[in-house]
Amino acid sequence: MTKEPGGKCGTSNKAVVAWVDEMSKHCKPDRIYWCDGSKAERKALTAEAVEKGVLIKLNQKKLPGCYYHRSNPNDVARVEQSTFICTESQDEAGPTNNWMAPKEMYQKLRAFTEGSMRGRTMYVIPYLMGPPGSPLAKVGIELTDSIYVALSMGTMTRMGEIALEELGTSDDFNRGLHCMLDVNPERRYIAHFPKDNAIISVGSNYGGNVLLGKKCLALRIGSYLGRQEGWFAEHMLVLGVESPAGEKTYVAAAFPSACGKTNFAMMMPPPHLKGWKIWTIGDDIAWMKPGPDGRLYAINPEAGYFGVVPGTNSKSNPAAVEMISRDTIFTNVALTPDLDVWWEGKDGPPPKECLDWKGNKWTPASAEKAAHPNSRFTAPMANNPLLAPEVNDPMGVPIRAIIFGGRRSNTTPLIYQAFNWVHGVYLGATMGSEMTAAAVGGAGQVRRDPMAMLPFCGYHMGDYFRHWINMHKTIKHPPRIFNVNWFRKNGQGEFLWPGFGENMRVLKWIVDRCHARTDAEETPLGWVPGPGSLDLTGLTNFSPERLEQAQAIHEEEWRRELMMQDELFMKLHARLPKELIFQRELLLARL
Ligand code: GTP
Ligand code: SPV
Ligand code: MN
Repeated sequence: MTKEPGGKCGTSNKAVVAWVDEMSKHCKPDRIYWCDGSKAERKALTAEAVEKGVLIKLNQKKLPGCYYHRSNPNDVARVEQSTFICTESQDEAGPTNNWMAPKEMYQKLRAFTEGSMRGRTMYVIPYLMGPPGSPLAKVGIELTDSIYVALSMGTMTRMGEIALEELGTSDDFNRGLHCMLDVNPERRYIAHFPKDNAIISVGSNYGGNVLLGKKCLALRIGSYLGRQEGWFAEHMLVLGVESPAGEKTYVAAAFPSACGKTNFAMMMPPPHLKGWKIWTIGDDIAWMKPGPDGRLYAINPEAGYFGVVPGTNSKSNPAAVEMISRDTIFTNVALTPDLDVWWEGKDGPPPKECLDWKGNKWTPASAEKAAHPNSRFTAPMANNPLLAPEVNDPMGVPIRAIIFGGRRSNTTPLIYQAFNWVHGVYLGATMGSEMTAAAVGGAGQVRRDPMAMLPFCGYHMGDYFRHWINMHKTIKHPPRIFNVNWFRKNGQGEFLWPGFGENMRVLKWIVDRCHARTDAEETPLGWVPGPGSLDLTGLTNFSPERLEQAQAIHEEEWRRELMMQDELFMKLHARLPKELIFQRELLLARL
């Protein structure tokens, strides 16, 4: 075993060195490469990835610093059926998670990973989740035999020396092992051991399955730790809204995978609301903790965005278009003959001919999509023109509003506000959403996705609701809670609400509600904008009747909805807080 020049161990932390040693003896890589996170290292690793054919260098005139990657076609999204929470008892993981006893899972995966890095390099990736010095920040170390993962973690996290510095001599770090094996769905496991603060991921090389800081640590292990330590780890974007007067209001929003978080976090207000400005704190994950002043403070643990590419254009998300024009890795989009990238919904006409995400010849006459619906960009947050300067504040930002929102073609209105905290928890807990391409299988079907955390909660969902209810006592000035649905359709199958930048109009109402300067009307579901209080000035092709349709509450749809909520409640009943059952009964009585 040799250590490469430039990839030497740069830490004297005994726990880190001992663990890496133990794992390397087990996985038996030919080489160990310790990542330091430097620019020179990134350059060298990128060149190596190009040489190995893992990355294709894109047209550097058009896309400086950009590279192209194709994943195995059997490995294009998160796989929920292969994701396990390995707590001591099955009851602790709850009925919404796959479970295996830790001992059994360790044994199974030890057999898979033993000697699995022979002939390969083991990259040691120390990474920091959160701004340095933040009381909420956590350190992880991921060991991987994927150079693509090493490069992606370099963008998505604060990676290298900075993490080891934060760790110091402590042994409190997440231990993550990732082995690609033969990228075979039959031997694909994403296993979490919350008690050991450990993760083992095998048989994949894609996104949330393998970038272990993201869903595995920041959400599944994070939610488990958050409950113990009194904070929240949530699948939420965080943004700052700046009013024309310069007042900044911070908002967090939980939408399920591929339901609009990145777009909302980087929103460009419409011309009529020109004086308003959005600043991005994060686009996918929020860690939130009550501060000494009684407000709820949030940080973004990540340092980059792993965002959905299709549909990204200068109308839907101009800031993202600018952001991904440099220093970006594109995964599973289409590749044009002049080494540019293309996807469905990109600006301009489709190329006459290109290679699709699988590398097959594609023309506009082809039946299949050129880019995979879950194709993604990996881009550093520093390139986001709307990045909030406060993103590196160790204390985080105070949250005034929490928004829940699913993808629903019917039933759920565009916007309504919870009556109070427990009612808000009920709205989040009973969220339903149509499944998307971000996870394998089931796209389009409505399922319950409480707080957009169904695939990401590291313990019993009933206990998770209890944690949400209990936290209220520790937050003197709790955020107001809202529910949105950008995806309601009319009889012709068209979206009723234009969405994207126009969502600023809804957000403005939310912010105004938080500052008690706009009115609302009571409905059985909650508070809705009073007549004229949702600003629709300058919105073309949008009649007041259309808003009425978007806001309509149909009793028969809601009776069906309550039945579907009941299915979830029955599943969780042993640990379901009574408060939520009362909320459901109250709603039933109001309808
Ligand atoms: P993850 O990264 O999987 O967690 O997704 P996300 O929640 O960040 O979703 P994202 O913003 O990437 O949007 C996913 C899809 O929804 C894209 O195809 C968008 O074009 C579409 N979308 C986003 N916002 C809106 C909206 O306001 N209206 C409509 N109709 N579509 C939207
Ligand atoms: C999601 O599915 O919610 C994502 C993409 O953000 S992944 O990182 O693959 O989980
Ligand atoms: Mn996500």
